[in-house]
Amino acid sequence: MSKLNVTQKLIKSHLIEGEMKPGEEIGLKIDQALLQDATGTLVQLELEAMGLDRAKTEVAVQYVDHNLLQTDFKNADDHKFLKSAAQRFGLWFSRPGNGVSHPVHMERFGKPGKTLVGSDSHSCAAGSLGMLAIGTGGLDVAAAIAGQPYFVKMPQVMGVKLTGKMPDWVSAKDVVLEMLRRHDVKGGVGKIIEYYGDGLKELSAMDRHVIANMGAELGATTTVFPSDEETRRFLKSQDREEDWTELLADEGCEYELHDEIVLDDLVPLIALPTSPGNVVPVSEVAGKEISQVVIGSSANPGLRDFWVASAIVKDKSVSPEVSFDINPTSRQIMQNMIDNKTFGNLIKSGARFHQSGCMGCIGMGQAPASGTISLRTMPRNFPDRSGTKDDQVHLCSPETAAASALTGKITDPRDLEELYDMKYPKFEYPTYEIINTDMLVAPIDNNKDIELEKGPNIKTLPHIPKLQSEYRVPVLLKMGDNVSTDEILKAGAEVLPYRSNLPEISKYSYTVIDESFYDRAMKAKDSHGGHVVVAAENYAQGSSREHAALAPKYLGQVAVIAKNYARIAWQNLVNFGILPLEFVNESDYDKIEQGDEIELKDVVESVKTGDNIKVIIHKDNDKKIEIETKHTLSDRQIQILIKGGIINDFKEKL
Ligand code: MIC
Repeated sequence: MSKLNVTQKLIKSHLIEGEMKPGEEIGLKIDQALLQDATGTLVQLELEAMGLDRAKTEVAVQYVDHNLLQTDFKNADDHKFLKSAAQRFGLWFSRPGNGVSHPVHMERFGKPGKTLVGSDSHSCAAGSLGMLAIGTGGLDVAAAIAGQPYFVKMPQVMGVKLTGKMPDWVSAKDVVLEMLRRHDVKGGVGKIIEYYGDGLKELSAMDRHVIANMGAELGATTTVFPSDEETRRFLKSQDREEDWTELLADEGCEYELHDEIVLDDLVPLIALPTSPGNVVPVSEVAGKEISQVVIGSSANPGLRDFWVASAIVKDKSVSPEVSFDINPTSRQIMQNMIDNKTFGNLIKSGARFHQSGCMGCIGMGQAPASGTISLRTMPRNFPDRSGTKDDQVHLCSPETAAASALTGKITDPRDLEELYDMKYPKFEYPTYEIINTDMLVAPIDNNKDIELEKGPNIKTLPHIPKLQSEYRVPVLLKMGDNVSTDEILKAGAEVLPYRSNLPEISKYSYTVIDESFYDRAMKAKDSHGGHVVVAAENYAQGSSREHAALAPKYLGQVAVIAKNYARIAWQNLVNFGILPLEFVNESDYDKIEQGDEIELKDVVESVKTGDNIKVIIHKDNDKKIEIETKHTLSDRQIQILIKGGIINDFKEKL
């Protein structure tokens, strides 16, 4: 392999263990770590449990962007805890209100050629700068901060060639929605998506961020862009040109998989409820009445995105039926928006400004009215994520969002030419942006003297028992394809404050699917010592939240039996000592019902030897069916699983 693509160059320069053969586990040296607050409280508790002295990565940053509403003491206590923990372990701290982690990281810390792991599935957004940036569970991030390699199965690299010119009224969001239209939410599993070709010229660095960010929705391990002259322009505009290095694919390099997007052929696209993969042209659903438009989030964070919306609504008023919500990405972007009049134009049109952060993207406020359509530039629209039961969240570009805010109906932005006699507004990137670093707190030197400030809602992690050899436990839930982490452990303003309180948050496990789950799990824990759940394809897609493994574990989850898993979820299950079993014959999925009992024998032995694991299904009528399951764990993961998870493994090594 003499001619390398960008992904291979990044991996080769950081490879510590394994070989670059698709499907084999590799260990990578990690340069940077990103933590957000909703997952970061656990990461910090894990660093405490591991007994870490000081972060060993080149840069590690604790952001506070998710749990911003302070309806009582809990989130505010978490903010104080996170600040103390960032200082204790030698991390940067981005204060509440400073901004959304991914774009702020790109502006202030991202560097071409570096690796990053982040405790948020959208950490892949940093791939926009020519980095290898992977979203993962908190324990993997904690281990990387402690200087351990990051382990992942070597993905296949899918080269996506971009050609042609982007039509008016179409932007980066439509490019990634086109990818989702083609490949759906599991089309990227086990793959890294690398964009190349002449069409890259059409995309600014922040446009690339939009596409890299939503690679998470494709299920991809990450997305990679080269670092070219546009990357240099961006870093220069952030006063960081010295951090730029060129990183291009070698001429004649190869990709294992191929796709091509002719930009000229793109049209404005929209993802319908309740999956980011449910994509159609906007024109197909145009005319439906809407009640809310939200612009912002890590999926459309750039100054351009707000500017284009402001240029569309300038000197007009949005429909009186629409709540036009603006979530500015960061204080820095807000200042630039004030400077270039974006802020004033939006306000004048009727916009409601919210604080800088994720806000409604994670259901932290901004729930839409019942039975109405909400249009958002955000990355996800899984069921109930917005906070409203049976919500109808649609995902689209800022152009489509702003056009629809004006008319009060889903509107193809190209129709504005006729409706308002409007020309497509084109953004001129400024040479320098206003830089604002006032709310970024640098790591301190005497970090060992700092005490962790734990409020009453912050609970230390429980001990996780070792894997047993035999189980006989009930099947508490049988689920279908593509169950999201939002359904396993919901997001939203009510639940998120318990991210640092496992006993409390575990009460919400699977409630979106079945309200009675917690009570049934507690009973099963008493009577059988635990339970299993069954799922079909792509179990636990979406977020990196390890609570979607840890909370069910706390309720006694022994194993999940599924056809296959989303990458991060699969790693998280192992990290917390839950067996991720796969059907040897996928048709056996039909043989198990909710309410059956499952008997597992010689588990530890079979896990070690890699033999199939026999599952005896006990039916109500005393009938027994035997099926075979398997696992695809590496030797390293087997050791972790047997010990009951990564914390036990780490403690033992210490
Ligand atoms: C999300 O978009 O689902 C989140 C909120 O950013 C999550 C992290 C979390 O659940 O805290 C993610 O993407 O990993």
